[in-house]
Amino acid sequence: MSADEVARADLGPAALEALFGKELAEAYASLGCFNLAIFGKTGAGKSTLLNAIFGEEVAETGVGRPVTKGLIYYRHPDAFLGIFDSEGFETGTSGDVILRGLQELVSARASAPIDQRIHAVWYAVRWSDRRFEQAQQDFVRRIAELGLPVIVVITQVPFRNGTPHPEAVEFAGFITQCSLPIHPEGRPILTNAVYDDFTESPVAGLQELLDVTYAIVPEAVEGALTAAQRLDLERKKKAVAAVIRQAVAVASGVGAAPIPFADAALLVPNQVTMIARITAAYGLPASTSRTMAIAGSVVLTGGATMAGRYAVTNLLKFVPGGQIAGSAISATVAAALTKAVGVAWSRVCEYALSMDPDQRQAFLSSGAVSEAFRGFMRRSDDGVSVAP
Ligand SMILES: Nc1nc2c(ncn2[C@@H]2O[C@H](COP(=O)(O)OP(=O)(O)OP(=O)(O)O)[C@@H](O)[C@H]2O)c(=O)[nH]1
Ligand SMILES: [Mg+2]
Repeated sequence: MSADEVARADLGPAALEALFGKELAEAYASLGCFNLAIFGKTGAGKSTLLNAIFGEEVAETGVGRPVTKGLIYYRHPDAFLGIFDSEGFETGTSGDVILRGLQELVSARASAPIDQRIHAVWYAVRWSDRRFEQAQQDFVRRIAELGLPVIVVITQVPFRNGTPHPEAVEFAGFITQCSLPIHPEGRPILTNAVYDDFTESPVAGLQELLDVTYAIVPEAVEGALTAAQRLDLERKKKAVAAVIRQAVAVASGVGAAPIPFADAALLVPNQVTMIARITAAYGLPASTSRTMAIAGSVVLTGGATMAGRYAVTNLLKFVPGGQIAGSAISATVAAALTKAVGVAWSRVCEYALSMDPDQRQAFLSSGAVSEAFRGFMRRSDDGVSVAP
């Protein structure tokens, strides 16, 4: 059923649920997929690094399948993140085998759609190894020769007062002197991915690693990276703000010819699309898509339409010439309403993101999600201005 048909038909929960499910799937599909390959000796901290930046869903729920010897491909259940992990990797002979496999993979996919290619490589070296052997250097060079952008990450570095351990800095200097074709500017990035109880070393360097990764990936997969990463909420918020701005512009168009108050439903299909895109942009697990779909329809029938009316009556007092708006929804009100729905749904998403996976699952599959939405919607009275 098309958005138009939904608007014309009654906004029954089943139709809305179907529409939301379809829009959500489309929103995820249009994010594409960010593919990262990670190498480093066993115990270097690859899995720990991935968990710190992408959350634990990939490792826990992603189905891994071996692609070449020693290289396992994990796909996030929601398909916007793919990881090539080299579990138990050693350089030398097995390194050669991996490189051959990788070479085949890269050339086979050279003309494949962009979201099937590898977009970035992290090469992890544990600082306490204090060694970066010739074989490791060769491996990094050969990956770069395949046309893949490489970042060398020094892992498990103790930090104090924002400063890395001096010997780790020295080690980083050594790697820099190897003049490797790595980002940024030939130097490695120092990180600590988990807080260390004993040394009290804080988590550090992850934001820099993420920023440099953004700098090397194709623009087409930035949205997928933004959805996938769990470190930088600001980037997610920016992406979501763009989604809301676009929906607000569409809503202004819908309301350009004032629509009768009773036809507020005309605005709903656009809001369904917006809500689906917001959900995807945050990278909220749609693997709970069944429950998300229900949540979405609950929100939209019980929430947006109702809360929408509530918002309209409350917004009228801010609208110049409120007497016109009293009988019809103007472009201004349509825009403000849509923005209020978008902002409230964003807060629901952020609230869900702040939970651990089990809590989140429970939240998204319960009525709590629409309650939260209504709560944020009510509070948006003073927070959301009428101007789009
Ligand atoms: N303090 C601290 N410990 C870390 C860090 N990264 C990894 N570790 C610890 O080092 C050990 C190995 O980390 P993993 O992430 O499993 O290493 P891996 O590279 O995935 O190893 P394989 O899967 O065997 O190839 C674990 O006990 C981690 O808790 C870090 O940044 N800081
Ligand atoms: Mg591992």
